[in-house]
Amino acid sequence: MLGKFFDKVKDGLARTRAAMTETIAAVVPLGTRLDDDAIDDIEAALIGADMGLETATEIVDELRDRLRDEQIADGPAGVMRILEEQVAGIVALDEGGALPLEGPLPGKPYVILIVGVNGAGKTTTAGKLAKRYADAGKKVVMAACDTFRAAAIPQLEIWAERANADLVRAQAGADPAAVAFDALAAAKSRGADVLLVDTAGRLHNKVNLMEELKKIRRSLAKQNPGAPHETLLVLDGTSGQNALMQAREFNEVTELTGLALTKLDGTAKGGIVVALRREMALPVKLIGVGEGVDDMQPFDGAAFAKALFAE
Ligand SMILES: Nc1nc2c(ncn2[C@@H]2O[C@H](COP(=O)(O)OP(=O)(O)OP(=O)(O)O)[C@@H](O)[C@H]2O)c(=O)[nH]1
Ligand SMILES: [Mg+2]
Repeated sequence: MLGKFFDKVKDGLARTRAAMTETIAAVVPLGTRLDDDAIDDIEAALIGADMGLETATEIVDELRDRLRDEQIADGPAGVMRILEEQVAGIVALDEGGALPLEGPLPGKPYVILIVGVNGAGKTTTAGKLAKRYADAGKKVVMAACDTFRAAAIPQLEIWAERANADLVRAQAGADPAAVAFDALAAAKSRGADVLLVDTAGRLHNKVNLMEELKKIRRSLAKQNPGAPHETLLVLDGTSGQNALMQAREFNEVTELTGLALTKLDGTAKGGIVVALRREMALPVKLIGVGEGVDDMQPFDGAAFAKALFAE
């Protein structure tokens, strides 16, 4: 289980890990106690990785407490073990939080609505999910509800072809709620297992766009009262503390069930996942660690923490 997830995530988080572990290796002495300067440097490294000031402070406070009476004989490795434990504790998933990718799904079709700001990685996430479900033997339908940008439909079409999924689409400019309605009807009549609904990028403070999102939700729920089963907010992992703000604000205006963090491979700031877990009562369900179809993983907190601090 851990193997494949771990390798992908470890590769994806290489820059974040290198930035932190290089500092730790440089400031933690072997066989003596940690002094305050070293603790401050560790805190700065955690903040540099975008864990957020409060999270970093909480982590180093505990580190200081734990090391007060304990000599860390193995130096940096011992410190990293403690940091890994602390991060694992913060990011641990709530029970039932993971997105089911195989086996029985909680709805037929299981409807996943994908939302977020422009360029966050929504369409890519929808495409990667389509492939994962198809590979697990599920029949997948995709709904092209980004009718705003003309280029959005062909982009989704390419992903649908890769996953051998059916695509339900309309003319550019069509009402996305109507596309969602038609897509769910098609998914039901074709006996699909999963319906992935890709939407246009939107900002939480644009009232008409948030109304449009509500309308999409209503048109899904009208046919299947449980739908959408998931509303995933896709966040660009390189957008730093901005991602935290987006999560808070989207969560206020729509009912999210979880977060998907993308582009963690391109950044030294993967600690944002830790900040998000600490601040939001929402699980991180997926992480994207590359542009390829297999570069998306269900989130596993223990493996994530290990990938951040493993040597
Ligand atoms: N390196 C990397 N790139 C990614 C990842 N996920 C998405 N991208 C890239 O990010 C860019 C934007 O992705 P899209 O999926 O088009 O984003 P979107 O949210 O659908 O964008 P709009 O529909 O324009 O709002 C593309 O170039 C993707 O290849 C990831 O996990 N890692
Ligand atoms: Mg898109």
